[in-house]
Amino acid sequence: MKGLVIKKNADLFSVQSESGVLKVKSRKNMKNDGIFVGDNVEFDEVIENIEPRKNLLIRPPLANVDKMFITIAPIPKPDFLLVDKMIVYCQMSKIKPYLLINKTDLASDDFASKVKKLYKNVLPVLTTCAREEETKSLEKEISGICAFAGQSAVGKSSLINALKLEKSAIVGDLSKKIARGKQTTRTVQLYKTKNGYIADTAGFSMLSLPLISKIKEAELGGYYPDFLPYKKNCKFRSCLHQKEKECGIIEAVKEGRISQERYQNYLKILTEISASRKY
Ligand SMILES: Nc1nc2c(ncn2[C@@H]2O[C@H](COP(=O)(O)OP(=O)(O)O)[C@@H](O)[C@H]2O)c(=O)[nH]1
Ligand SMILES: [Mg+2]
Ligand SMILES: [Zn+2]
Repeated sequence: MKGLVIKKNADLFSVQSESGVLKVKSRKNMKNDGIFVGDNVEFDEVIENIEPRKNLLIRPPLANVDKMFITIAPIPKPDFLLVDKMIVYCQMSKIKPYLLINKTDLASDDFASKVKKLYKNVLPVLTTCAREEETKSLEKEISGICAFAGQSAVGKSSLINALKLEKSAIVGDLSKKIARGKQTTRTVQLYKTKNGYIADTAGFSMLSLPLISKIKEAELGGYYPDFLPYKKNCKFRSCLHQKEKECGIIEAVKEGRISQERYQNYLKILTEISASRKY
């Protein structure tokens, strides 16, 4: 049989399969610490095989993440450099990033429209209010394995709770078994929703994403969808859009077609990559 590991408790794995959630152990000579929540496995009495992963985040461990909701709020003040780094890292890891503006009850119209304008050519921007359990725009996007990332106190845990509450009616057996159980360990667990799974974790920080040293300077611009239309105007194919002559990106920034803030943060990340190469 095939299934998805949704929970791990010592040497016991909860596997979601066509016939429901089954608790299984791994084959004797297979290391338990090599099987992660999010893994697609083949099992019989025991787990026999792990299918190749598309990615693996490490803190907390979670495999095969499809979508990441990078969450911000008017309070605490967003760190857009962090947001931009997360967008780059998600793309490197084959994760589809979303920008989620939470706490719309506290956000002025200005705030949401500034953010939407800044990111309109970059990634989908959604709005939620965990306080009022207003999560419809988010729910629509949930498919595959989804997780939250972002600064502390933006409302990630509140959103996960809001989603879980709304879903508990339709997940049937699964939710009854795991919904109110005490979580003593800090391992991640997947909750089934209508069209996918949400990872119940404190949320991912930069620590769990690939190290900056894994990107080459010349690749960075390729992770900027808002730069893409202007790249063909760069004279040099290896243009880093730093201070080169006849650079399509620099021109587009001057003309206001690419956001100054996005570009300045691009330069900061580029500098960090160069600095990390010197050691
Ligand atoms: N006003 C308001 N407060 C919220 C909202 N979502 C979360 N909070 C509050 O923000 C604080 C941090 O939320 P939490 O979910 O713990 O954030 P996390 O650190 O990202 O997991 C808590 O006091 C929440 O009650 C919201 O939509 N509106
Ligand atoms: Mg939290
Ligand atoms: Zn250029």
